[in-house]
Amino acid sequence: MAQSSSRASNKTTTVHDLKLERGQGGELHQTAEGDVPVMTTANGVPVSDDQNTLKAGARGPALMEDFHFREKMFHFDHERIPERVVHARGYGAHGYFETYDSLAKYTRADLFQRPGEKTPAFVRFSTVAGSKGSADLARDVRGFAVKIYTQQGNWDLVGNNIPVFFIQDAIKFPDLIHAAKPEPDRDFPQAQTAHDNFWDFISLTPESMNMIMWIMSDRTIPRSLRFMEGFGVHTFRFLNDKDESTFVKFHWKPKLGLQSVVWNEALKINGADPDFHRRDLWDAIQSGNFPEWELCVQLFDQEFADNFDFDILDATKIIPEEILKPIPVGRLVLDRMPDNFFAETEQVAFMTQNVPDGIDFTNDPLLQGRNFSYLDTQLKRLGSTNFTHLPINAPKCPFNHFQQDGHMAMRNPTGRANYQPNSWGAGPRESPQRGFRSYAEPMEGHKVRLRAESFADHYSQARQFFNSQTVTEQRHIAMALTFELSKVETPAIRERMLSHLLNIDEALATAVADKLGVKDMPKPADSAVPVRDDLAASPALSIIERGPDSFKGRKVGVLVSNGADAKLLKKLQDAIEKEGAMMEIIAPKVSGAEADDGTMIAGKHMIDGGPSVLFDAVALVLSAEGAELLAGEAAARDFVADAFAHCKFIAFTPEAAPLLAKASVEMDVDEGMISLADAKSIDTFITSCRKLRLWAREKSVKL
Ligand code: HDE
Repeated sequence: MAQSSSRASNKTTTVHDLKLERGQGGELHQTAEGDVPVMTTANGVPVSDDQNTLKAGARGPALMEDFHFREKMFHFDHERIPERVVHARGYGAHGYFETYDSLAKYTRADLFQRPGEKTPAFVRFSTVAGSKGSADLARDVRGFAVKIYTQQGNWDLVGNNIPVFFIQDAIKFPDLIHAAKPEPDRDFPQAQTAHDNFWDFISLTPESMNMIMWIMSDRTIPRSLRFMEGFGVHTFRFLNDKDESTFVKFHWKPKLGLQSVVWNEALKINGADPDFHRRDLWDAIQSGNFPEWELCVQLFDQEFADNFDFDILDATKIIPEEILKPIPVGRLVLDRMPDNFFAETEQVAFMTQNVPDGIDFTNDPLLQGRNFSYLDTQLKRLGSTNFTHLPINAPKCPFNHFQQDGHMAMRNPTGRANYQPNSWGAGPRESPQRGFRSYAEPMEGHKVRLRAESFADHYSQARQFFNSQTVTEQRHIAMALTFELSKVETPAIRERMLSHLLNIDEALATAVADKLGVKDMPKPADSAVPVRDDLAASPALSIIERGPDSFKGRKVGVLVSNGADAKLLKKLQDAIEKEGAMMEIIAPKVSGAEADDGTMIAGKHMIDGGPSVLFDAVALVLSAEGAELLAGEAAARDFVADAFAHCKFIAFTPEAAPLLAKASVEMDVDEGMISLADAKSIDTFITSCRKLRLWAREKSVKL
């Protein structure tokens, strides 16, 4: 519909290919010509003016009669739904799961029957404690929730990037989360566990100690959502056609390998780009670099369970990979971002109880509690029992039932019969042959509120985890604990934590106590059972030990100046891209810089907006004059000093010397400093980058 053509003074202007015209008050209107559809009300009535409310006279009061204004404002006022009570901040993507081989021997689950079959999937990654708008690099567990739309119903594997949990019984979950979230009287700190309430609860909950080792490790500050593992955490069951049960634990392994940042870097990333993880996933998928994970399963029988060191129903324990090898059974590829964040990522409802026939629960008391919570929470958040009608939640296989009505019912049973049995011959009917069959586990017991004695060892696996880390990673754990406990104001809580650490590793406890300035070490905490020393270290638990030895999917930040060597830059870019990595240019000016051959180098970031914490490695391609100028800029000096302190590989043209000197970085101090003086140096830089970080430098920079 044409905009008020009767307006005398209208002048049509073209801005970025939009047809715009000016209204009487100078405001811009977009016309509905060409491909632009006509705006309508929600009721379908075309709108003539979306810039001005209906008034009694140009300067008069607004009229109640303005249904377009009232509807627009009413809808806006109600745009927010409650954020998730946990995992509020998340980011999702579509993709598919591809089955490698038939798993029919173990499970009748339809998606595992046919090799090569692809099943659509949606994944939502999240942090746990922070609100929806909190920063991505909070030290926190990451949610890794996968919905696979199988032909026999949706399977939700609602996992985390850490294979154990804080508590053993779901009844403690509200307490855990209350303690972790901002303290209720002051409503801070946001998205942080570094406060009294959290450590008070933890220090009174020894079952959390294994998880504490994991969350104080670099696992909770991943470099990218693409570089982290996922775990189903609980023990589940596979059931085959003969109703035989096999226990199963699920693991997602990233094809690009594991990688984390360091804490000082995380703090700075949160300021420089609070959306760091989102942007990374968005950029990767939009540029066709689809992230991929392998689904691996640890399969075991009752005999293994009976002989294993710990109770397989206890979600605070793992089964080390060296004891039971995870077998790859398929891959998950994320290849499409949602069209709309709210419709898909926000409204997606994951539920642990969404399992297809052939996958079943065990009696893990955490899992049993989750099976109630995830249904309940959707009603609060999405506001109607009909949340399964939303396209992101609806199965992609045929579904038929007699559930009806309720708020926002978008499809209801048709015909006369909405009950069973009926004499109209109308379906649907249940199918004992094809329907979901639970494992007929024999049950017997007294009705009691008890924790099994087999759940009593809270320290042995925490010790095993710590012992399985490299020295660098152990140092990071000590520093993380020190940081967190330094924010705890109550000395008794700090000391209680030290008493637990003593049961895990004495040197760790001493290092933390020393940094905290605690002189009188408390006694070790009481342990219900002796802490074991005989659990073999599991190298699979270390991130550094299992580096990808590839720089694929990583990013190099190249700082350039006027007069930069254009040929060198091109060679560097080719080498980076050949490695499957990306290059971004940081320049002193937004427009970029003029190279030595007169061409313009387009900048992605201005130096203030592109600090080195956003990159995995950096290069300084500078002219002598450019380096002199940048040496006078604090942001440029920080760029170099931070890259060095964060143990990154730094390539530089010899002309960059003045900047390096001002940043107090010696050009030949270690093998991580790579001069781009000769032809082979680019290769050396790329090969070095495959190690991701030069951890040996850490001792000297005292991270
Ligand atoms: Fe959750 N958890 N959780 N959780 N959880 C939720 O469900 C809960 C637990 C996990 O991206 C909530 O839809 C209880 C373990 C992820 O939408 C809620 C217990 C693991 C997500 C809930 C746990 C998880 C949630 C909040 C202890 C790893 C985000 C919003 C018994 C295996 C899913 C929602 C998404 C979300 C309850 C413990 C993972 C309240 C009661 C263990 C990845 O239902």
